[in-house]
Amino acid sequence: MRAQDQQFFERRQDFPILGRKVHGKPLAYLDNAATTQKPRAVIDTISRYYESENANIHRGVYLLSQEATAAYESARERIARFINAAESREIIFTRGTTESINLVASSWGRTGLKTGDEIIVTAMEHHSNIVPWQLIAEQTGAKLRVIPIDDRGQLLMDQYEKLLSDRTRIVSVVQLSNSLGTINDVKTIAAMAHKRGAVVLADGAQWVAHFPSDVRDWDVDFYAFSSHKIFGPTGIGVLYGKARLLNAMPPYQGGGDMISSVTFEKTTYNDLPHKFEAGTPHISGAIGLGAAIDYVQGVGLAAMHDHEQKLLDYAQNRLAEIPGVRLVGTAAHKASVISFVLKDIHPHDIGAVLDAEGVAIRTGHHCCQPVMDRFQIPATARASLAFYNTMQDVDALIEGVRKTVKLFA
Ligand code: 7TS
Repeated sequence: MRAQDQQFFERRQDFPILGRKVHGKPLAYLDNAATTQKPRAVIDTISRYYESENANIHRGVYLLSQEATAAYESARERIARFINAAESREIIFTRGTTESINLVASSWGRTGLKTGDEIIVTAMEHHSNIVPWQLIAEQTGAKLRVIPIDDRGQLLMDQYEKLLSDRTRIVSVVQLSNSLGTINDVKTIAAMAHKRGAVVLADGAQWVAHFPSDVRDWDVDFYAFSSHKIFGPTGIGVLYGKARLLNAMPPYQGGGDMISSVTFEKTTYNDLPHKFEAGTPHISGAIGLGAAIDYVQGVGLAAMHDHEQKLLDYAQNRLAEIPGVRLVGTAAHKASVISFVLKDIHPHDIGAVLDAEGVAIRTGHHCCQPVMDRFQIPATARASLAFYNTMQDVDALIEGVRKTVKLFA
């Protein structure tokens, strides 16, 4: 085993769940695009918080509340540095990518869109980057426009150029597709949108656990991601927004913490980031996400990605050797996601056979029905990688697919 593979193999010990068996077989967890497993460091940080610091934040004069507030705000600062935001007040805690996008669509959209305006998304979006725009389009009279993709699952950039106009108000794009693995060049997409005066949202749900994030280098206006896809807890996520834009936006939800003063005649709102964090937030979640980011930085994203890319090549090559397997999503730039179909065998049947072998993959439309329509398939089987996966995990996948072929022959 190469030194780097050995290093990642040892890192598996950090994830207690990876040691368990399912159906008597070692677990090969290959559903990381759906959610990642949690390292001991994250689990312990959350337990420690509840065991020794738990209190509501921002309101207490007593020590516990001050400690909880400091831990929550420290997580915000580390997240700001992790994605290279200019200021920590540009980091809004949400429930996840879905809520982050809904926040922008609802709050920015309410004042930023009117009849005839256009919203551009891509044909490979997750439903969470389609439906919020449809909802706000319905309310404002704006129109949704879609950048098409080619047969390999790559954006047609010349079509994007044609869609852009002085009616374009926002371009909202996925950075790494959860159904195809395609990597989109958000820096170029943002530069093109900005030339037309449009703002840009990048959906980094799948990106953050695989590549470094730099919102200022990309010059995106909004950036959304979920903690649970980067080894942190569920129920918490991030919206980054440029302070200038967030300041100009109306609140998303009303309630405690988001106000400066309340009377029945007039309420004034709190400063960023609190203006967008109504109510008691997911305190332990934010602190757990902070621990997850520390963990990722300790391992190193560059080395993680290097290892995953080798697994991706290995998995794709070995799958391609199996007669009847067709990869869906073969972009020149892709990462971490392997979607495939197998003759006329339903992906759910592939998933069930694999499950019995201890291999966890996802089957279905992956909340990307328009992608399935584009490829004229109802569903795919999808294996998705994290840095803790091994060649053995991939071998178990391949064996399981071969077994499926035999069973359904
Ligand atoms: N955007 C992308 C690209 C995603 O992959 C997902 C979740 C979301 C947004 C929504 O994230 P959430 O944390 O708010 O749910 N993707 C998947 C998946 O591929 N399988 O399960 C969830």
